[in-house]
Amino acid sequence: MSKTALITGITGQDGSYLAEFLLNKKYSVHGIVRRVALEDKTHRLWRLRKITKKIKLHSASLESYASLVKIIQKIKPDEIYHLAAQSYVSYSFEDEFSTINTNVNGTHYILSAIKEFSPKSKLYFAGSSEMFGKVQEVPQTENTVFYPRSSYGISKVTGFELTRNYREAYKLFCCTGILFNHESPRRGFEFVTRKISHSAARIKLGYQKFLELGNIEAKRDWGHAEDYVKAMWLMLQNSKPEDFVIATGEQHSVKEFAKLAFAYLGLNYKKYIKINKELKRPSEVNSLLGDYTKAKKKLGWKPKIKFKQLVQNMVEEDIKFVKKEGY
Ligand code: NDP
Ligand code: GDR
Repeated sequence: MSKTALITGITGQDGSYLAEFLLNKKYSVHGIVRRVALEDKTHRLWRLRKITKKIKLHSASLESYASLVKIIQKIKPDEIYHLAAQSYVSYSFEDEFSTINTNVNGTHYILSAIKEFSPKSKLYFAGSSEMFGKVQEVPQTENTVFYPRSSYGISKVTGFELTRNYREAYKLFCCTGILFNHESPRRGFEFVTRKISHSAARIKLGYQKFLELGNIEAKRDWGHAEDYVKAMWLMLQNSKPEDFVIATGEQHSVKEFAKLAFAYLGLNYKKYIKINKELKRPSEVNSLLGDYTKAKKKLGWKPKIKFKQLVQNMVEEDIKFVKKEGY
């Protein structure tokens, strides 16, 4: 019999790739969305366009325990992927309270609902390299001490601890993937890689003159989302629940990303980028670099798509996007 999966955050970048991945594996795929998404499918479900008919969407709110219980109790999924979150670090400085409320309570509600109503469901919780923040060692592994630098990072550390505690106290199969930045042509426009690939395409096609960025010296370990959703699935196929770092082990600066993206279109990034101090964060995460040795050894996972291919893929798709959509 085919397995059933429930994805929170299915409308996001990772949710959409994961849903496709699981459909290919013959899962019956359910997703939790906000009610407004079902009213405005064209815009809010754009990443799911190709698969809307193959998945089952349920409206619920991460802020409401009762709404989540209802779905989990009814479906009793074999696997739950909890991806929904206020995921934009910059915004978490503007609204710390809603970031903490959504991310911490949402995770807590899901864990509690599993414990009470579907204890056989396996849970994947979307942790983040932002938990390492001001890094205490290089590269970062599953044993590196956390030092979050934003309420977003704090919310993910709390989610991680809640997940660990439910695993230990109630013997649930729940684990955290500590994923480093992963991008794709489906990345939200506010994140720096998409902002760069989209702006470079707009500049090339004459829709925009300059691109404003904040800290272009920041370094990240960037992978491709398609590679990373496979790691989420592998964690739930593991013989026991364990936490894993998922990364490429390679680091590049925002400046390098911009240089490559513009160069791909025959442009010199220096001519187009302006630094806007207001885009800098009150407390920045300057440098992240992950060590995925444990995932390679125990899950047989390794990234396939290299940095250069990632940048090229995003720029090519944004050229098509701007030509088609006109913005
Ligand atoms: P996105 O921002 O693309 O997607 C976030 C998803 O969460 C969307 O489906 C969004 O729904 C949903 N969501 C946000 N707030 C709420 C809410 N209050 N109630 C219900 N749903 C909500 O994120 P990604 O796909 O990039 O990331 C997935 C997860 O992985 C997130 O938890 C993120 O923090 C984490 N992560 C991401 C990394 C990355 O590099 N991409 C790295 C490490 C961790 P809607 O469409 O309605 O807004
Ligand atoms: P991040 O991603 O904060 O790492 O979180 P983001 O792309 O927002 O920033 C990466 C780095 O780029 C610098 N930067 C800018 N960032 C944005 N967004 N806009 C700019 O104009 C700009 N200029 C420079 C930032 O300061 C930062 O150093 C992402 C999210 O997906 C999280 O949900 C996830 O947990 C982490 O990755 C791992």
